[in-house]
This record gives sequence, C-alpha cells and structure tokens, in this order.
Amino acid sequence: MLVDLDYFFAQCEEKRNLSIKDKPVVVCVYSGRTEESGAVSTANYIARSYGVKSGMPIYQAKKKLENVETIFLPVDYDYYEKVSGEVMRILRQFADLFEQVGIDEAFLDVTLRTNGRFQAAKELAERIKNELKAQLGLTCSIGVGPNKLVAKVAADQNKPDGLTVIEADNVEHFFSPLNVERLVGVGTITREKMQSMGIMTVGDLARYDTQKLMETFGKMLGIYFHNAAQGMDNEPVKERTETESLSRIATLKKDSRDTDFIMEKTEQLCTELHVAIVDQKVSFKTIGIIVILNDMSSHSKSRTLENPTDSLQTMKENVRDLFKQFFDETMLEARRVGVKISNLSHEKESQRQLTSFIQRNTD
Ligand code: DCP
Ligand code: CA
Ligand code: CA
Repeated sequence: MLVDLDYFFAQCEEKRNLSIKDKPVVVCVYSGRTEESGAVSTANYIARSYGVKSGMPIYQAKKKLENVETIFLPVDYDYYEKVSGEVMRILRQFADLFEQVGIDEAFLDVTLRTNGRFQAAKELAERIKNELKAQLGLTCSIGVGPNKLVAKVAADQNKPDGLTVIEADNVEHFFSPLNVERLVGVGTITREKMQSMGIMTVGDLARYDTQKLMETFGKMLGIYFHNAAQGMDNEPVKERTETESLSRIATLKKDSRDTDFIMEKTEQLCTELHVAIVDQKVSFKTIGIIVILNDMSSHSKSRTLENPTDSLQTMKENVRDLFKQFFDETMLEARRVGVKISNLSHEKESQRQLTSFIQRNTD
C-alpha cells in the first residue's frame, strides 16, 4: 500500500493551530525579492476549491482568494520534518517492509501480515487511518494494490481522506479510463506528446504499439510505459535506513579530559541513540566518538565490531575505550563530545520472514 498525507504542509499548519482549519490555508515559499514574490508550496482543500494549486505564483493565489479571509503562511520545513518523523514512526509499525519515498508518503509491503488478502489489507489501511487520526490528528489517503505502481495510482484516486483498494483482477478495469498523466513518470511534456499520438487514457497507452512507444520515448521508457499501462510493476518495497549513520553530540558543562566526567554526558547520548535504533529496528557495526577540543579542532575515532549489534552496553563500553585511547594521544581538553554509529543494518526479522514466504510460495 501507499500512504500519502493529505495537503501535508498545510495540514501540519492546521495541526498546530486548529483555529485556521475552517479557512483557506496557503503555505508559501517566499523568494524574498518582493513581498509577494514566490510560489505556493501547497494549500488546504478549502483554498484548492478556489483554484489554488502547488507551484502557482503567490500573487495568482491571492487574486483567486481576493475577497476571502485566507491564511497565508511561510514554509517551516523543520516543523514538517518533525511531524513527518512522527508519521513514519507510526506507519512502519504496520509494515513487513517499509519504504519512505517523500516527506509525506511511504510504501508498506503488507503481504505477509495479510496473507496476501486484500480484505485484510483494507482493514489494516483503515486501522492506519484511525491511528494517524487518533495519535496525530492527521488525515491521509491510502491506495492498496498488487504492486507499488497500482497502490500509488490508487492512493491518488480519492483525496483527501481516501481509501482505494484495487485487487489484481480489477487493475485493467480501474486503469484503462484514467488519463495518462495519472501514471507515475508521465509529466506535462510526455502527456502532450502522447496526446499528439492520440493517447489520452491509460487504456489507449496499453493498446498502443510497443515498438512505436520505444521509438518515440527510447527503449527503456517505451517498455516502462507499455508495462505501466497494464498496471505491471515488479519493484520491491525496499527497506532502507534513511541515514547511513546516526550521531548525537553535546557540549560539556566544562572543558575536560576526564573519561568518567565525559562518560556521564556521553552515556546520555548513547541512550538516545539506542532509543532511535531500537525504534528503527537497526543494528550498528561501527561505533565512533566525535571530539571537539578546546582549541576548536574536531576529531573522530571509530572501531568496527565483529558482528552487528544493538546493545547499549556494547555501545557504552566501546565509547569509553575510544575516549581513553583518544586522550592518550592528546594533552588538550574536550569542549564538545559526540557518539556516532554507522554501518547500520536492518534486523533480519523481515528478511527471514520474506525468504520463508517466497519459499512457501514457490514450492
Ligand atoms: N510540495 C511543494 N511544492 C510542490 C509540490 C509539493 O512544496 N510543487 C510540498 C508541499 C506538500 C508536500 O510537498 O504538502 C507533499 O506533496 P504532495 O504532492 O503529496 O501534495 P500535498 O500533500 O500538499 O497534497 P495532496 O493532498 O494532494 O497529497
Ligand atoms: Ca500528500
Ligand atoms: Ca506526497
């Protein structure tokens, strides 16, 4: 399934200020040249009903909302990132495999936990919607399908607060009347090109001569369009850590080279990191320290373990060792200290389940 949050930036703004919810809300990227120059990032559905869209110049949005009391706000990416983190943390609990694809959307492979049953997937999607609503007060639209492409197109079908389930047998029926631009990878230019070839709908594209598609769009894209138009897609949901490494850094109360004093602060950092990795179900193989000395020079030191682990104890022990080694080599004192873990890997749980699933189903 694909879960996509509705009018995300604007919904985040409504979340922290409920009183604007019943008014048009337009989130803007001000370019700063003049007071009104810049573009609309997104708008809530009330503003959209006046014709406001993402990417539109701000002055144009103002014109459309001329006599309407409207809330115009500047983008606050830090805040949206924070809300996004909370959303993803909830979503990943519902997935066998989880892949965030943008600030406000993620693919969830739920094949195992639903035994491949669409009815169970639909119920799961309803639970996810309820959970996001209850915990964060946010609405989303979910598409469920036999693959990522169909799930994505389905999610766009009923917005906002939608849930669209397309079973394998229904893909052709669902896809063929849609406009071609609904397909992932068909933008304005491609759509115009296709229209000039008489291809208006996904069905038109599905019936179009593959050879000619390849001649027009190149081999790779031609084949992609041909397959996509039939709702065919074999891309797996790719579990990945958003970050290659995780680190925490803090300033000491006073400059120091005393390992015990430094460890007091650093143990807290280790605990924070540990919460993060347990939450994301990742293990680390490399552990390191970061030291900024009182001459402001910055240093790091790390070691790689035999096997990946998520043990807090291992983290602390290695960090202490590394600090000891580090201060053997310098006479200076530390001002800021940090801990960094890298070589992250996801726990084998989901992979093991997946392997046994594939084996079961190919016997
Ligand atoms: N965004 C942007 N400029 C764009 C498109 C999007 O700044 N041209 C930002 C603001 C959106 C966020 O990315 O809130 C997510 O983009 P979506 O395409 O998912 O759009 P929305 O979530 O805003 O609306 P929808 O309800 O259609 O998903
Ligand atoms: Ca969205
Ligand atoms: Ca999105």
